[in-house]
Amino acid sequence: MAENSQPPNNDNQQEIEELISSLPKEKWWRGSGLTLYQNFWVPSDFIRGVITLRRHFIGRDSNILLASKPKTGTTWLKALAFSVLHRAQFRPSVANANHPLCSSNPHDLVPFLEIMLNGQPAGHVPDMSGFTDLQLFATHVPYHFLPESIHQSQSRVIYICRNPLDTALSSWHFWAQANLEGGAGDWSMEEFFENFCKGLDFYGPFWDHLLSYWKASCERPERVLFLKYEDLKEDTARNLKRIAEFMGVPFSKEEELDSVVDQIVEMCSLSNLKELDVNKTGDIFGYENKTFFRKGEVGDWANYLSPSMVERLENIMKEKFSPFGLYFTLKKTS
Ligand code: PAP
Repeated sequence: MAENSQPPNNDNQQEIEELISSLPKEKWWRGSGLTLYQNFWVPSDFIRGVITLRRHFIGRDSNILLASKPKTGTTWLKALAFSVLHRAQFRPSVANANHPLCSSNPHDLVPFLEIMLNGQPAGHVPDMSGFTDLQLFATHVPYHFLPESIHQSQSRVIYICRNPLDTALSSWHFWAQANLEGGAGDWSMEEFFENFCKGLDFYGPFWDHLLSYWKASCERPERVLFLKYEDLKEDTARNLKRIAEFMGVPFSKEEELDSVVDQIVEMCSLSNLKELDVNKTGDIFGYENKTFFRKGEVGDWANYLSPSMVERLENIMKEKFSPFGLYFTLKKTS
């Protein structure tokens, strides 16, 4: 951007509310809902924040945006990127009890833009005064929902994705558990899976979400980094170096010799984060912190999905992803 571009005018509040009430809606967990906006199922609770983000957020050249479809590695990526960016200020080490990751859930350290904006009047030019010190943000919206100011700026986007089978499984665990705890009853895998395949899911359809960032990363690799959860699991250190380089803060030779990369990998590992008191207690966005840290395995789908479910998702992947050269190697947990 466009650091000096003029902020647009406010939208007409009534027009926004009429737009929202005219959009198709579906029930979701605990009686909450999804709203179909521009072909994506946006959580109804955040629709105003999403519209404000799309129309009015002013991106800066220094912004680094962590983007994802839910349950694909968001929490992990937030922990890694925060540790990389602030490593001079906060020494990364499991022994450093003063590191912010010891006292805050990664979601508290890297806020979701659409949730931050949600509290502001829909369609209004947001009050960005609370955002000025923040360089790292996150979002669950698809690529083309990002505002023009971000597309035109020098800001960087890191997208993390995950194979659809593990994503469906992880999502079901999360939502089914939330449903049970909220007293809304059992949510069967079959019912969840059917919705997932129809695209009826938080920020679904899954494949359109992935493809929006995949295509952007092919067109603008210097601005959009596309990561796979599976690759990050396989070689976290190598991918962490890619992340740091892309963020414009590569590790120096001295840092590598000093094991800074390995320390960040260890500090942000699921086993470490999961055992921190801050992540065992408390909640965020109405979910218990601990629900963001489960097994973190590649291939856990094999323990839950039936052969016909696997075949159905494989067919969707072939149809949707193959034409664009996007592939996932499906492994099973051993
Ligand atoms: P969100 O979109 O609601 O923030 P997100 O963090 O994207 O969720 O996904 C949660 C998944 O990431 C969980 O996977 P699972 O259900 O298959 O176990 C969770 O366990 C996993 N996860 C969270 N933190 C880490 C981490 N540090 N390393 C690896 N995986 C992690």
